[in-house]
Amino acid sequence: MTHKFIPYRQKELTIEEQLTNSETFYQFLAKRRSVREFSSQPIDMKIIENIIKAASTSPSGAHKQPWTFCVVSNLEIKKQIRIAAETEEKENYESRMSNRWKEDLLPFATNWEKPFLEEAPYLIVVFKRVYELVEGEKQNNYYVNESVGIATGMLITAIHNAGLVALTHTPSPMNFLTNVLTRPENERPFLLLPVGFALKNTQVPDLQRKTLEEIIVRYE
Ligand code: IYR
Repeated sequence: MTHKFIPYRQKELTIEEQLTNSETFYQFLAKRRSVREFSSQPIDMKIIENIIKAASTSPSGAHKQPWTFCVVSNLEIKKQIRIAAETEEKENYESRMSNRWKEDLLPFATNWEKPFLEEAPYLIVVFKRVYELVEGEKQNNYYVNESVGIATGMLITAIHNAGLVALTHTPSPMNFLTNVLTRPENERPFLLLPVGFALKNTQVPDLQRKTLEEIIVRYE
């Protein structure tokens, strides 16, 4: 069986345009920060939909698109998520996390309390679809973590591009999200992102990113 191919054309850029675009995009992304304090300012649902459409352009193993994005604005559900996450996190901070881990987190001033889970106007909960059920038959997806990881990176970029902020939050363990959001057995929680506007005058840790020379290895 032959499968259809269609022409692909990408707008050609001059080298000058490539240089400027790549530099400008880097400068833009370098301004993104994870934020933990959100204002209650509402966001148009259409913006959230566009952000999720942007994430869904991600490449994926055999183009299976193994992701589901749950968008929570319902106050009662946000509250349930906060209570369940805080129960796990309290246990983490009080007994499950090593001292070394807690020391590593000191610059972020985190603790078990997660008010942002109720304060952010939207929670986007990314689920990975480990398999599909096709006519009652289990069909595995491929490179699920890689695919959903790339899509989530694109989601975070789209959030920043829309002038919003997010926190990449991984309450641990996070299987409670399956129950609270009544997700089917083939979906597993991957990442939880509160999304909104940053609270006015919020502060972020004074972090430095690795330099290019620390992260690049050249083979010329
Ligand atoms: N999940 C905990 C702890 C935590 C772990 C890492 I690694 C972070 O970068 C930040 C927090 C929490 O959410 O507080």
